[in-house]
Amino acid sequence: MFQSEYLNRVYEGLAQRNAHEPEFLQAVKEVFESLEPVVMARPEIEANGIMERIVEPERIINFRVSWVDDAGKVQVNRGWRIQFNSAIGPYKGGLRLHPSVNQSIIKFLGFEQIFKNSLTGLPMGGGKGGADFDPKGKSDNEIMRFCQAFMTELSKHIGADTDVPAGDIGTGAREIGYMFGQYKRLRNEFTGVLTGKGLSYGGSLARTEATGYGVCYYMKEMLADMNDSFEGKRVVISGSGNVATYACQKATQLGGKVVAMSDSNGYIVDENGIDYKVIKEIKEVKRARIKTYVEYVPSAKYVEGCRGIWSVPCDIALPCATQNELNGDEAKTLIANGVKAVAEGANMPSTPEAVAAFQSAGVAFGPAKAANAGGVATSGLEMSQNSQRLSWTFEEVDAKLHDIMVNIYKSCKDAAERYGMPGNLVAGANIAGFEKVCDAMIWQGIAY
Ligand code: NDP
Ligand code: 2IT
Repeated sequence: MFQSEYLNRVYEGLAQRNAHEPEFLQAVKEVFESLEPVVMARPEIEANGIMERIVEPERIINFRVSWVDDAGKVQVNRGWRIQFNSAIGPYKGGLRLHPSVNQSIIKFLGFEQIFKNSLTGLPMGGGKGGADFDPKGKSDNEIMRFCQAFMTELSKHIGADTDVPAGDIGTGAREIGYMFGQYKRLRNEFTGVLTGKGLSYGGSLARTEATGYGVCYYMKEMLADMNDSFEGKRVVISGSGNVATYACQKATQLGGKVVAMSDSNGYIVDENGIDYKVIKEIKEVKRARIKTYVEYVPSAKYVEGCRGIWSVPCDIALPCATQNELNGDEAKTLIANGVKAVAEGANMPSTPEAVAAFQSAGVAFGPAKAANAGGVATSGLEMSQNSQRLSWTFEEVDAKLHDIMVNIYKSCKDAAERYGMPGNLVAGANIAGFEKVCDAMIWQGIAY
């Protein structure tokens, strides 16, 4: 599978031990493919057992979450926190609440987070967590009781200098608030133990917007390298959650026209350009479905079935919903319809076949761990503000986020060139993210 005998041995052992974890193996395989030339050029990687260590989480915490619903019935969910790698800083990464959550999904997310966090240039290790809890249709009180039960166990394993969780699918400002409240009650400690907090209790300005803005800042750099810009471009964004909403706002501000967005039930097309404020109202205030967009904008149309969104012709595609939401055939449809550039807002939204299709067609492709790193980078800025007991202005945080995204783009481009793969941002992101973590692991010796 790989030219390197060492990588083959490590991957085969991993695949055998984790045969039931397809998403995790998918993420590892992509990283190994990119790292092949680095592993061949640097024998100290094998000598220090770096690859076999980096694919094993330092710690997996798996726990029961019991809570009582509004009808008085006891409910039980499975919770996880995976502390994957602390070589360059405290574990950092979001919490996903979605019925599809399982150990494979949390492990793939935690593994990706190691390299993403390294790319930000901030001192953060990789971690991820979540539960197979479905927030849809739950009352505010049910959400609160679930979050309190979840934090009751999680609080034993996290801390401002140990592990700092944040939001992800199904975990937004409301859930972070309930979790923070419970942590404080249990520990009698007001610390920056979570990020994505509300502005009145230690949150950072621009954290809500950061992932979506960051994806567009990264895309702006990709386009600039092709002597192009967002100006006048048709943009398709999948999803309509936190990442998609603010990607829509920023793409529009930069001169693009967002013509389609989706949720897991279907997608909307608005040829006049989607107004992110309507999406914000539907999703953040009403917590309703995207199909209600046509009640606000009657000239728009709604189509049942989320995957059809990739048949809407566009110049720029930003998948911002979930893993493996864009397959090889859908990539070919986008290419046939003239797509020029793709940046991933979600984690691993493109299947390996889709990535290969984009790359062989010469479509500029920005991988998730680079393009969506603005969210965790701004979480890092929230941690800095909490430590200083200061708050920066929106403009200060946004300017830092912008600089970080420009630097990430440069590091990816530079690493790809150093290893003879110019323009391959997938390889560049994996290599640049890996190098720092690898060096830190070697310097710190073999303890775990
Ligand atoms: P939200 O919960 O705010 O929104 C998720 C969106 O994706 C919703 O529109 C949801 O639709 C859709 N979606 C979720 N699961 C599926 C599915 N199985 N099939 C189709 N659509 C689905 O989450 P975020 O916006 O925070 O996260 C979106 C992606 O971005 C995730 O991959 C996440 O890991 C990644 N990410 C998030 C960051 C952040 O800061 N929040 C940072 C970096 C990456 P529906 O409402 O119908 O479920
Ligand atoms: O996937 C991600 O990078 C996130 N969900 C954000 C993590 C964070 O700690 O802000």
